[in-house]
Amino acid sequence: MNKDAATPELMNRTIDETAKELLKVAEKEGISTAFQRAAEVKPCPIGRDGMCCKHCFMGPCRITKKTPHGVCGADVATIAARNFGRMVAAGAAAHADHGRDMVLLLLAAARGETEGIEIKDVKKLHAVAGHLGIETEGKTREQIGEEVALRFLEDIGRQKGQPSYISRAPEKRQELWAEKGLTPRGLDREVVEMMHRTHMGVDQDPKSLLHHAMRTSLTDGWGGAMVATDISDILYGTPTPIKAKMSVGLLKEDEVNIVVHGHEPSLSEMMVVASQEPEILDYAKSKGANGINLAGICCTANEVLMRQGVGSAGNFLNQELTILTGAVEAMVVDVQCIMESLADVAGNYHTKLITSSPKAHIPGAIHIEFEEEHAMSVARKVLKTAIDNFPNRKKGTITLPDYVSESIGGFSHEYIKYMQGGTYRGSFRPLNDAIMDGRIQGVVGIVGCNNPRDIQDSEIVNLTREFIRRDILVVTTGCGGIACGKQGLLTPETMEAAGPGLKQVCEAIGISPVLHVGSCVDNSRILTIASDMVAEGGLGDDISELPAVGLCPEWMSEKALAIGTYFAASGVYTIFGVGSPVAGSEEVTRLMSEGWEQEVGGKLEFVADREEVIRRTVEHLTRKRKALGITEYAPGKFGAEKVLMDMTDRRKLEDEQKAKAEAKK
Ligand code: SF4
Ligand code: MSK
Repeated sequence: MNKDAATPELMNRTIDETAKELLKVAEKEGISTAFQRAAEVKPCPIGRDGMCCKHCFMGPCRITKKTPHGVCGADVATIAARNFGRMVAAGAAAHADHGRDMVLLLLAAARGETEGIEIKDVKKLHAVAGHLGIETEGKTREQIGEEVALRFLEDIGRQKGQPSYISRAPEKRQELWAEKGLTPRGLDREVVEMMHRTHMGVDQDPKSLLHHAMRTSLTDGWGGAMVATDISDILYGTPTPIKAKMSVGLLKEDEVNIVVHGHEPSLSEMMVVASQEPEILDYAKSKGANGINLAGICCTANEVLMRQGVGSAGNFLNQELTILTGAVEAMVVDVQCIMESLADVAGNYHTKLITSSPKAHIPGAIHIEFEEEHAMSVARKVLKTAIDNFPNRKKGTITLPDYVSESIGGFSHEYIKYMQGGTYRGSFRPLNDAIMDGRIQGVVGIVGCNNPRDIQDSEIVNLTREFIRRDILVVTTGCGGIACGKQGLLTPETMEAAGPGLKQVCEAIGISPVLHVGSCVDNSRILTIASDMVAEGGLGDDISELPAVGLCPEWMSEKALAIGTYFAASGVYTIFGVGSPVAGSEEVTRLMSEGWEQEVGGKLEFVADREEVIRRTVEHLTRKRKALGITEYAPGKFGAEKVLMDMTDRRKLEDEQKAKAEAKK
C-alpha cells in the first residue's frame, strides 16, 4: 500500500464515523482497502464513459476524436449502447440466477428434499399461487409449492409468451409493453439474446440495443427479482417490522462474531436457527465465548434483518473495515458484491473467510458449500468453524467502534398495506389519499450501493433527509437502507425531521418517514407497491402517472443498472448518481432520457450533482401532481378527509371484525 495516499483525506471519503475509525486502523497497519485503492486506481476515462469496445480481438477499440470508429466501423453510440446492454444483461442474470436458485430450493422443500427448510408462509404461498392462477383448494402446501416452483422454472426458460408475473403490472402498462414489443419472454432467452445482439457484427442500432436492454431488464424486475423476493417470503416468512441494530459497533468483544455477506438468504437463515441451539451455544462457551453474535453486510444482511432482526454491520464499503475490527471469527459469503480483497484483509487477522456458493470461490478462503439437503448440518459446520476460531483472536488487535444505531426494518408491501387499515381493511387508500390531498408530495425510492468514487453514504443520507423534509415519503432498499439505518433514519423518531404533512401521516401510523423494504431483489416490492397504488385508484391508471421517482445515488454494480432500467421501462423517472457509463455518447444519453420518456413514460438519467438531483426530482413530482390535478395541501378536496388509524384503532377494529366473524360461525 502506498502509505502517503492514506492521508486524513481518506477519512473524508465516508460519513460513517465507524468507517473513519477503522480506516485509521488500516492506515496504521498498512492494510489496503477499497477507499485506498480508489484513490490509487484512476479509472480510464474512455472506458468509464462507455467508449471502449473489446467485443472482438480486432480491438480493443478506444474511441476518441481522432479515431471515431472501431476497426469494424462501429461508432461511439453503438459501442456505448452495446456496453450498456451487456451490463444490464449481467445484472439481470445475477438476479435471475438468484431467483432460479430460490425456485429450485422451493421445489426441493416441497418434495421433502431439504434439511431444515420448509414452506413457512402459507398465506404468501396462496397469494403467489393466486397470481399464477394455480388452484389451491384441497391441496397440501407441498403440492402447491411444487406447482408454483415448476411454473416459475417454466417462466425462467420461457421461449415464447410472457412470464406469469408480467400480469402483476397495471393493465395499461402491460398494453404499452405489448404495443412497443417490450413484453419480455423468459429470463434465459432475453439475457442470451442480449449477449448475442452485442457480439461483434450483430445489432448495430443504438435504439434497438437499448430497446432490448429494457426488455431484458423487465424479465429481472417482474421475473427474477420478484420471484426471488416471493419465494424467500414463502420459505422464510414475509417480513413485518422488526428492530435491529446497525453499524459495526454491534460486534461484541466477548462473543463469537460471525458476519454473513452477499445476497442469498438460505444459509444465513439456517445459521440464525442453529446459533440458538443449546449444543452450539455450549460449544461456544467451551471455547471461552459468552455467546454467538450474528451480523450481516450488504443484502444477506438485509434478508436476515428483514425477517429475523439480525443486525447489520454495514453496507458495501464496510465489508473490509468490519474485518479490521479484529473481532470477526468468520465472514461467510455467498454471491454478489463480495470484494476479492477480503481474503487479504482477513489474512492480517485470525478471521476465516468462508465461501458457501458453488458459483463463488475466492483464493485464500475456506469453501464450505451450501447444500439444501444438508442445510442445517452445513450451518452447524460453519458455526463450529467460527467458534473454533474464537480462541485465536489476537489480543491487542481489536478495535470496536463505540457506536451502534437502532433501526426498524421489515416493511414488506404486505405490511405497508396492513398498516393502512389492518388485516381486514388493509389497502393503499390512506397513502393515496395523503398524496391526493397534498399531505405527502410523492414517493421517492432511494436505493443501491456505495461507490468509493463518491463519499460513502453521503448522497443517500443527505437526499433522504432533504426529501422527507419536503413531505416526500422515502422507501429504501439494499445498501441505501443500511446507510439510512446507520444514521438512525429508520426509527419513528425520524418523523421529527419530516415536513408537517408527512409527519402527520407517520405519527398516525407510528412509522418512520423512511421505510426499509429490503434487499436488492426486494426492489421488486417497490414495483408491487407502485402497482397497488395504481390499482387503489385516484393516482392515474399507470405507474408513469404516479408522483414517484427512483434514485440510485451511489451506484456501482451492473445489477443496479438492470434495476434502474426496469424501473424506467415500468414508467418511473430514475436518476443515478456518481457518473454515467454512456457519457461518451450524446445520442445514447438522449435516447435513454427523452427517447425512453416518449416511448415508455419513464427514463434513466445520470446526474452526479446533488442539488440538480433534488431539482429534477421535485420538478418531476410537481409535474405529475399537476397532471393529476393536485397542486397544494387541500384537506377534504377529494371527499371527506380520511382519519388515519393508529395501532390502537387498528387493533380495536380487528377485534370487532374477529368478534363478528366468530358470531357468524
Ligand atoms: Fe473494435 Fe468493432 Fe471489435 Fe468492438 S467489435 S473491438 S469496435 S472491431
Ligand atoms: S448489496 S448491488 S452494493 S446495493 Fe445488494 Fe449493496 Fe449494490 Fe451490492
